[in-house]
Amino acid sequence: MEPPEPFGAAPSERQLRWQEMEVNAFLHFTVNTFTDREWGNGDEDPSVFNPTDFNPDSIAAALAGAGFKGVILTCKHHDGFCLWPTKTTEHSIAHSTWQDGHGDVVRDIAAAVRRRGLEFGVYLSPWDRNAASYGTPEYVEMYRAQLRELLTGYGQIFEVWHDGANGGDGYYGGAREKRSIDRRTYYGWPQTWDLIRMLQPGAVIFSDVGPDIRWVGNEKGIAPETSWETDDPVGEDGGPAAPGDVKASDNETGQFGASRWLPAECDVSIRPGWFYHASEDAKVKTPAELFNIYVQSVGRGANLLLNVPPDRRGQLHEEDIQSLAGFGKLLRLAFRTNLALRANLIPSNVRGGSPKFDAHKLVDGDRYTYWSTDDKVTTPDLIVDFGRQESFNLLRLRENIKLGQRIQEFAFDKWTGTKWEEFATGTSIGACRLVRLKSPVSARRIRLRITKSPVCVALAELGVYLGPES
Ligand code: FUL
Repeated sequence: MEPPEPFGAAPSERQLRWQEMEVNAFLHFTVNTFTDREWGNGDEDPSVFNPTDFNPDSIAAALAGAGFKGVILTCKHHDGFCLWPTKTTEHSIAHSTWQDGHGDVVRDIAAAVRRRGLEFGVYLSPWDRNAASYGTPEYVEMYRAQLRELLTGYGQIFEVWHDGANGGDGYYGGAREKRSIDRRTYYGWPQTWDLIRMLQPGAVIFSDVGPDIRWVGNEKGIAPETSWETDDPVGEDGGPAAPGDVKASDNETGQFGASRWLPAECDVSIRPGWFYHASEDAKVKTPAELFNIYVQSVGRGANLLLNVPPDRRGQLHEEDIQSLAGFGKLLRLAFRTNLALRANLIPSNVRGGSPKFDAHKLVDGDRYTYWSTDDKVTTPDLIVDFGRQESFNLLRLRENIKLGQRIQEFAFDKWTGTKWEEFATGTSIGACRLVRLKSPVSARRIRLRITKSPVCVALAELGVYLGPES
């Protein structure tokens, strides 16, 4: 029996690998940590950067313990200070008194997270408020040279993160003026992305517009209820899109059937700010808040990029460590027991009647084996018979995204003893859809109905759990 034809755009290998990661951490750390600012001006003395007890292993341990898969470090934020000894500027760690100018935070964080089995990625701000050349073609060459250093000197990189904040006031080598650039043309993004592809072919590239990963359009860590894996971004005025010039509302939802596979990343900080401020120690998000964010990001087909900023010691603050540990525990508990594993699964149709596409593929733990139906059957259903009364409040669905995003709407019913009664409906599924119920539902049998899909289904996972209360 032939597998179904893929529908529309499909992910590249590097996008697939990234989507499997689901939860990554962001580390915002630079001179701002020491000046108590969110955006440095670019005139900071490099010696301001002076962690008193830098401990990358403790940072990596806290992140690994909470289940993070990758870590992205702000190697250079808008202030231009480089956390590695770059040859491109004197505004770097090599010109700081910290570790007598021999320190390299990029090297140390990369090594520590890899020791814990996590992958390492880089954030390099295109906007540089220190560089005298900012605004000229020379600066674009410098930005590319910095990328080249980061992408050749620090092992395998899983993600390259280009920020969308571009141009404005700054120090600019003493000029202290406002510099505006044309966001669409100045940086020559296509050439820069070619360079990244050449140096790190496995890395995904994030920006407001991709080319691999799109910004979700807000900094709350939340994708909308309906969020498609495909998108054709447009600029704020409806013209071509570029980093820093994108219609954020379109980015949030994506579009069903768009020409590019462009999954969303939801970035958010565990604290109100991106950098560490002692005044925010009492404002660290709780494990329950983080779990809610997870449900609304990963559970809507996106990845979560959670920022946890190191403090002036160069470690995560105890409040953040505790919250991360609690979040990790909630995740482990939530998905510990899949009630569908022991259930009898009764599909209304199986593609060609073939065991290759039967409903057991939904519970085999493999994201790419799948239940599929005959080409003509686009709205099948599946009865999940637990054989006894079970309570649950969290359901997980995954499509085999190698065949594109296919399903547009679905519903869940429970058997009351005399009839089927709908208890949840949903839209986009893609890599992951979580349905979280306000209170647990009890039933002997439930039914999944696919209610809208232009083509036959390719559903890879069904999970039924009793997770944390909402
Ligand atoms: C924004 C930046 O301006 C913030 O400082 C932070 O780095 C955030 C992740 O992206 O555009």
